[in-house]
Amino acid sequence: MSRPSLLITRRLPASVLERLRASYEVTVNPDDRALGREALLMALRSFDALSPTITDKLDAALLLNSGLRTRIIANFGAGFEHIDLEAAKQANLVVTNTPDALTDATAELALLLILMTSRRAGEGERVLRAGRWTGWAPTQLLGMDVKGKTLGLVGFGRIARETARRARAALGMHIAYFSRSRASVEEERALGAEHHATLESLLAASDVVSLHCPGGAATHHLINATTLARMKSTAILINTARGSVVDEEALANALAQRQIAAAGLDVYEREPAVSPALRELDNAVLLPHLGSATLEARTAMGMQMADNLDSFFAGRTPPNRVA
Ligand code: 8YV
Repeated sequence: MSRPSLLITRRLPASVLERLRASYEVTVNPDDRALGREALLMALRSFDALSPTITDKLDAALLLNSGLRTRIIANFGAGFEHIDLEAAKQANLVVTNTPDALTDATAELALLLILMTSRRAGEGERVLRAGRWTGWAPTQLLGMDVKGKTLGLVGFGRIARETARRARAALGMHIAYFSRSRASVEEERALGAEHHATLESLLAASDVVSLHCPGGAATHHLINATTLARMKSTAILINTARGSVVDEEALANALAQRQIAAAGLDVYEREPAVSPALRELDNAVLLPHLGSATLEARTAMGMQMADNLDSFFAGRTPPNRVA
């Protein structure tokens, strides 16, 4: 029996490619740049399986074309709002993701942003590198202790809970959350997590607000001028989820006017573009979508993706099927 053909749209860790090459006719996009629409359509018409990432927009206009050969889209990544699931279902395409593999790495990054913002680390480094550091002073670059402060999580999935666990154990923070579905009493007790019935109530009570909800229409601009106005003037906003959750212009305004104290961002509305207003602000820590960027996480994501492909081509339901 001939091996299924697989197109991988971006370069992946060597051990992942090695495993996939043992079972599939693998083609890797040689440029390691986002594929254009034409190339994606060609891929859907020529390969049995496609492994895209967040940089590949697979919308209805692409997925509802005739003559598609692809039967499974095995996404490399947890978030899948770049794939139109309804259109995929209509086109009889199976879609999978990699939800477990990046939990630790992304939770670590959320903690990094909490500490970088609360201790003004980016600002301090810029002062030093620019040769503007004049020596130690008692009131220089004063930040905020996070011990005893409240971390408010928006969303309460895997990454939120792991962030909560670490923030509580390592940083001594109190945990609060708002989410569409409430966790069980046992789960809340295990994390000491206080549930808030509304986003507004969580925002008003939190010293650090960390976003962990999926992207997509339901969460678009959840954080906007109105909701930002509910936050404390000393509060910090962290986003390791999706850029679309935050109205970037409203956030830049709130930061410039010190309506909130700081923001730590890893994701943006129009990646790789970042609002010029944000880039000017010293109270914004800006990272280039590094959430899952560890060798361990990217390897585990690739292996989870390979497990999904293997199940599918063995005639089973892939473990991480989302459509
Ligand atoms: C991934 C992410 O690296 O998996 C996700 O949802 O946000 C990232 O950390 C990226 O999406 C790859 O597709």
